[in-house]
Amino acid sequence: MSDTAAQLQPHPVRNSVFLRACRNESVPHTPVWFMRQAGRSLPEYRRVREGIPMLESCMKPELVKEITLQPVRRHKVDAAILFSDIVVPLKAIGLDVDIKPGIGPVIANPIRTKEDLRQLRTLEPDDVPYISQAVTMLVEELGATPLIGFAGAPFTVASYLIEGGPSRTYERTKAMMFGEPELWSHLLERLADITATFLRIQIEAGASAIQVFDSWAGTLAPRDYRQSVMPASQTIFRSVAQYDVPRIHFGVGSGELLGPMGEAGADVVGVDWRVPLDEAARRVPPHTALQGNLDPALLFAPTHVLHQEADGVLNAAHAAGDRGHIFNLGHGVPPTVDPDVLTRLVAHVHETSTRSAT
Ligand code: 1CP
Repeated sequence: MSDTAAQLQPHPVRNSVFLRACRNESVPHTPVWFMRQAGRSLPEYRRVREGIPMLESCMKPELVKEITLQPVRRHKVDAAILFSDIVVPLKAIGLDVDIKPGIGPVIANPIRTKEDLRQLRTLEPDDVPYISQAVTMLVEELGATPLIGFAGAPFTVASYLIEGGPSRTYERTKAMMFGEPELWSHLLERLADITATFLRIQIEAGASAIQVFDSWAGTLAPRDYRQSVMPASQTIFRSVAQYDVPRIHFGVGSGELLGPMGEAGADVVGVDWRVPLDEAARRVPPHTALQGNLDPALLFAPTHVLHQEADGVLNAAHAAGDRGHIFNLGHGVPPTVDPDVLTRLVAHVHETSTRSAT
């Protein structure tokens, strides 16, 4: 085959069902992947992670490759997501951060003053060689299955940095946002820069979509999100726009923010289980694809109920009109779920959406 003919062949990843749906193109069936699809629900994950602390495992490319591939092999999902964490870039620039089992990220010296900001230098590709290595190996191994790269959005990462760990109320975070707007915007600008670099590294190594997790932005009123958070998130989406890879933007409890989260520059908006997808479609900008949004708690319900509710998600996506839909949960896979339930759910969504497409 000549070089030109090779170029004319449809690129298998570019033409994958997942990427087609992200671009609002027609698909033979609805693509499926699950947030937190790699992790403790899988016995093979628990086996390979044994004795290796979470952040250390994110820095071992061979292990990252294996863990990322596990749910693809087992569940036949339509996309892989890089095994990493939103605090990996912070660790890489020298912050004293740890992921404590059963708790989550814990920051030894929280960022609360102008002086504390000095801890946040810029991220360089050399700080995370294991990320490009893992992505390169994965892209090779995954063949036609796309790899999603990801990062935490400035608000969500800032909440860990300011609170020092997970929070339910975000009191110190909001106190800084409302009370010290200048310090707040400097913090968010630095985080936007780090996040954008982290995403670019993944894209340049071969990730074919990215997801920005603003998991905890749902705690904000739309006015405050627009004024104090959206500009930094916008910077990130703008800084990866030239790559032509779909950009997914997700938050929990973000029903009131779906409009601005789409406007921030997303091609796909991830929706949690609280807003039906046809309603979400009315809230996001035109041409934005939707991802979601089965309640993860349904994974513990009887199969016929789970599958009926999954059909409800597919119907709502159909009612959302002429836009792409990627089936996902409304948030991450709970660690205690029976993985066979997920495997059967993927098959069910594939089968049902194939039938309803004909
Ligand atoms: O030892 C373990 O298994 C620790 C559990 C764990 C895992 C498997 C943590 C700690 N992080 C991860 C991996 C991870 N983190 C992925 C893997 C890729 C996949 O989806 O398969 C992803 C996408 C993340 C991103 C992440 N980390 C987010 C955004 C997604 C979300 O769930 O909203 C957030 C908020 C974090 C912080 C974090 N890291 C770990 C935990 C338990 C938490 C949440 C803590 C809290 O409740 O605040």
